[in-house]
Amino acid sequence: MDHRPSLSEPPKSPPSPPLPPLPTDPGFWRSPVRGVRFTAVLGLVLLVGLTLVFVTGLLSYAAYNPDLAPVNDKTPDRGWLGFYLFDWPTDPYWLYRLTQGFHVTVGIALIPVVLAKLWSVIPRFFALPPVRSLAHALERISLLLLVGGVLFELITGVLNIQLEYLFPGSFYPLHFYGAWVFFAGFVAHAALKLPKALAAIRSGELRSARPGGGAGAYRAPGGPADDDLASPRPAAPTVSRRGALAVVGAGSLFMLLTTAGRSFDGPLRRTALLAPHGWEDPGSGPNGFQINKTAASVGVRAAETTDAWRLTLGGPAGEIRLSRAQLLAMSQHTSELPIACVEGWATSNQSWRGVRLRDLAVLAGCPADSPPGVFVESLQRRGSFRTGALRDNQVRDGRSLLALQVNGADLSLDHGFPARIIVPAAPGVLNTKWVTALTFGGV
Ligand SMILES: Nc1nc2c(c(=O)[nH]1)N[C@H]1C(S)=C(S)[C@@H](COP(=O)(O)O)O[C@H]1N2
Ligand SMILES: [Mo]
Repeated sequence: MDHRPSLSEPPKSPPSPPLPPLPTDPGFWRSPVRGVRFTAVLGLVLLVGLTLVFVTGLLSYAAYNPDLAPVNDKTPDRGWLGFYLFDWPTDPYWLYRLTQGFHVTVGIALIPVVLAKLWSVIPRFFALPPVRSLAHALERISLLLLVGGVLFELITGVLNIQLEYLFPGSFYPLHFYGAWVFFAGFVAHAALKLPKALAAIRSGELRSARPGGGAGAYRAPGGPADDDLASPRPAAPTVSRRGALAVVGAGSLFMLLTTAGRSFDGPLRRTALLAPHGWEDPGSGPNGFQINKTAASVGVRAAETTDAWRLTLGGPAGEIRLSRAQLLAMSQHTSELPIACVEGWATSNQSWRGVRLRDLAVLAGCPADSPPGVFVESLQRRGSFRTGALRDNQVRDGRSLLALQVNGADLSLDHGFPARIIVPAAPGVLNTKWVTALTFGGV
């Protein structure tokens, strides 16, 4: 019903103009979809989903070894956020492809759920008085960490994969510390709300705001009054609560289906409609698979990779310089390995061929049974990939190569000619291209 005074028939008595409701007034929020159960269903999905995204994210830090000293160093006296860091294994070889594909794909697919969950509790953000008690104050602080944290993580994560490292270098600490801030709020929130959410879910069907339903349609344990998220004066429903959940689910599924293809190549990658940069055709043939950064884009010129190129080996035996022909004359080995980028995309297995890192370690004077880690340098001068480091367990693995060829042909310039690193289960970022120097024990 419309109670506004009509212009054609001015009211007889002096009107007391109805004040428009403010967001702090529960009656301001009129969607009949809001209700405890709607929020509870989304909350439980996020409880499981975001926990898995958090855990796979932490794994990525162990794999990437970002050296966040002094707070989170990998050294024995590393800081307290690094309590869980461990030597990332090289088995199974697809480990990082799985964990990081999951992290990025599920993180993106949960965006509609996070937005719906925030929408479902908007009235709470405006509730007055802002603080009712000490417990309530603590709860609101945890909400600040939670909401601020989850939005920060989603935004930095998406920007990082869409805009080619918008925060070069600083993305890693930002996203890492942001994750812990988020998780602190998440744990507090789950501990406070889980009992209520479970009770709401158990209390019967997800009764909707079906036509004629309204706020009372949800039968909370103590009656409709218990549903403090339901609007006290709901508007006529246009969609049921189930329908609204289905819309959120469809949004999630859409994100999932348009993202998951990134973890594959061939026709499946073409389904990754939301895939970002660099999806220009890598061409066909042996080198026709996904390229992260082309040689041209980082200023690597073909001339510096040919005749004058030498690999400088460092180690106990002193400095040794090797030409590509000398490397090809060493024992060659083949490894079937994918490249799995921190951005969540991956290639299928490629057949890499080259010299074992541990053979190079021995040549550099290191013990064959316990080679140390290696410091890797690239001739690339532009960008942040000049150097990288591999751990001793990665050098020891016989599948870890200084690759010279791929799929039966020489590496293309874009895939790292004349020589690149390839290591099982390692994040793509450790597979340095255009290698010029390997210093064993240098890490
Ligand atoms: N020198 C150098 N090495 C590099 C990179 C780079 O930009 N420069 N990108 C790294 C990243 S992030 C990934 S995912 C892989 C991608 O390898 P590809 O371009 O051959 O697919 O190379 C890694 N090695
Ligand atoms: Mo990458």
